[in-house]
Amino acid sequence: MADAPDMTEVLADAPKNWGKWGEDDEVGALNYLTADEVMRGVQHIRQGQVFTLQRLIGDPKGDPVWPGRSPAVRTMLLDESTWDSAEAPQFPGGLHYADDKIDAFLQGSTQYDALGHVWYDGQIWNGYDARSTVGGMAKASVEPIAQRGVVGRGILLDMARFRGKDTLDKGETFTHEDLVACAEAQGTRIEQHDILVVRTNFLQLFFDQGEAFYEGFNEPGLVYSPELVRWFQDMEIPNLVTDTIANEVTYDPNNGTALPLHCALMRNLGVTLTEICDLEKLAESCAADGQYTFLYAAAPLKVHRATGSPVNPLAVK
Ligand code: UVW
Repeated sequence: MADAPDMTEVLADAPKNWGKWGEDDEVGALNYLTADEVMRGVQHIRQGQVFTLQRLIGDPKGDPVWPGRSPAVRTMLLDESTWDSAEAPQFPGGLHYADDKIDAFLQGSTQYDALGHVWYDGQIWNGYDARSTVGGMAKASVEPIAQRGVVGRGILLDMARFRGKDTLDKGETFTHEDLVACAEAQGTRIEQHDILVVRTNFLQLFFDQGEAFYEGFNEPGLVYSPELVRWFQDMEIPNLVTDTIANEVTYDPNNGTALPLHCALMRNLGVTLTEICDLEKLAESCAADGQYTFLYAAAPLKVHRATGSPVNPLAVK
């Protein structure tokens, strides 16, 4: 992929939403999720069924992560065995308790990416200097997203089911037109300001294959085109949520670049990305009752100057 063109060249004519919500904006397209959008989402609660979309951290079967990151390590610090020792802390009344900690990549589990997480050409979302990331995100960190929360109408787009597959294949691509066709096949329609929740079930292969999963790593997903970016802009999509590690085909088959949609959607349009979700129970339910729309609600953790944060999004039908 060394001869891939520069991202600046690939996205030379790509649209930007910089300045649209003011010079100080740090949440981008989440601004589309007004109180009216929350109420529109609420109208899709029909049965009171709640689905949690986070993958387990510390799954005994393994935690899928972007190559180069490592899964969270949870360490037990205090438990009943602590009190086998005479040096154990003593509390009036004989209180014992358990304590633990995790050492984790903030992008190493189901997560929200901060808008400043990815960039090219020395500028992050809204035109902030990429130097503002040094030593911690002074701009467009995950904190402003965590402060506002993300609530609106979610729509599941079950691409694996639409293509008649258990899981999409390594490097398999789809476009915004495929998302629209998938919605139609489900008897639904993508509306402006919808939170798109896209299922590939690709991470099933991580659990089936173990470490071999990472050989020739190239996830399936949306593929960059100027038309796709324009569609996201026209549809005013606030948030793209998927069950893959990085939300798009890893290497664009047309130009060889890595993750150009992170650049075109997140950096340029301010679309928030949510990754590594577990959509299996939600998808089963949607296929069974034909209801693919729901209230989507998520709040990443409020971590100061962080590039992302673990999250447990909810879909309520
Ligand atoms: C990268 O940005 C490399 O990955 P992700 O968006 O999955 O955190």
